[in-house]
Amino acid sequence: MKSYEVNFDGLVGPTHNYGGLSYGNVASQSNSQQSSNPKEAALQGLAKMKALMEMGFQQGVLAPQERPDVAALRRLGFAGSDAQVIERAAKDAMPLLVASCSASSMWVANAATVSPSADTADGRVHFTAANLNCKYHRSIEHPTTSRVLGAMFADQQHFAHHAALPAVAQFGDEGAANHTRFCRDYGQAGVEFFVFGRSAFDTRYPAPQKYPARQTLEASQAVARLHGLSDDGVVYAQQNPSVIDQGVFHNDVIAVGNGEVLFYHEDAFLETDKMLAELDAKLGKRGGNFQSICVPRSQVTVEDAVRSYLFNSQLLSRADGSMLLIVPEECRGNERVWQYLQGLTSSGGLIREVKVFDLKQSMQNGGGPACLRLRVALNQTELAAVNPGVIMTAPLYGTLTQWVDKHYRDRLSENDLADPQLLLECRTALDELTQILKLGAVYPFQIN
Ligand code: SUG
Repeated sequence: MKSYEVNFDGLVGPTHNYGGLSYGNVASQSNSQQSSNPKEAALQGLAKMKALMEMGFQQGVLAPQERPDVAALRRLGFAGSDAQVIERAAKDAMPLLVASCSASSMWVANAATVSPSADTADGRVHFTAANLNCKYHRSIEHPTTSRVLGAMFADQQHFAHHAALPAVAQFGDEGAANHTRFCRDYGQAGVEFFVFGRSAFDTRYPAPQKYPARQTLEASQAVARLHGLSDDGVVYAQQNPSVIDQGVFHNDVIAVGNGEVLFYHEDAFLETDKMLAELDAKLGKRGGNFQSICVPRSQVTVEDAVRSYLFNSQLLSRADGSMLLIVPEECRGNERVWQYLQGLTSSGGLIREVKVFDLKQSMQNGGGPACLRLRVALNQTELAAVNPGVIMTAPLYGTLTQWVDKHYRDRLSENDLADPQLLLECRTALDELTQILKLGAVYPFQIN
């Protein structure tokens, strides 16, 4: 049976703004307080989805969340009508209002970890929503994420959903941003590669000195257990703590993999040779031929990688077996990175083409092409069981661009977040969206 990697991209929500909320994420910190353009952000994301669909890739869409999250503000003690909750938070605790308005759910690489049915003990596709508990504004995503994923992948015969791990730092889990799957074919058993930043319980593992390591080894192990993965099909590796301290807050900022290929920076991991040997041996046992492409620091520094998001690219397999790299415009703007990419595609290796996308609105918060997508490997039967409302088509693209044009503002600054009108605008837009995507009631304002 034919199998596919389906990319579900996060649709940018109407409150997209630069809140400076992510300590350790250089772009989020340096663009804090700038005014944003939510309309442009959503259209940039939709343009990428459309382009991939037109290139023949399977493409889906993942809905944004209800923001401002009034229910979250109520849990923090703000009371009264919805408008009063927002007014009071704006007056007494602006940082909490900003956090409750973040459109950060757009970076769906952090929504969940997904294991395809070929890897799991019960032969179903498994999803574990990420608790994202390192940052308050992201920790409030998972309940709605679970409802949206449940509405997209509802068929229990094919799909199994796990709630987020316990919401404590020891089980810090950032989802697919720290998870890669290698395989010979999407439908065959593969090797799932979990990259962690620190261990919560074992002091032998070093930790970064400056910025937080968001993913723990224990969280990755719990996800592998929940998904019923076998030890033969799992490899754990530690991220180099010194790159976390240079702004690599997720592994997908310094490495990307697909099929049999890992594309990574020389400084990305600890004990790299051991890790590569294990990947090679385990994939070999599953009929695969593991290949790695190491980008040397002499050609691209970690700083270049963080600024350009070279590794936050989408590595896609084409029908002829060659690969295509989807990179953000910032890669073209960095001379060393661009030169490296020219050399890579002309060397006769596997990666033959680079396509550049303008995702500046998301990039300014530290979210590149790979952050914006959640990969779900599905066979034909499973793909047919996905809610068809979320699969990208030319008519759906047209409907969603019109929906964005109708509902989104083209300028948003911190003061605007305190405007109760914004809440009404967002709810009206999202109510319409759940009908467009045929999701049913998934948002707190629709349920309570
Ligand atoms: O979690 N930025 C996100 C970016 C996530 C990128 N995802 C991956 N690498 N997969 C984060 O740091 C910034 C929000 C703000 O500052 O307004 C933010 O949440």
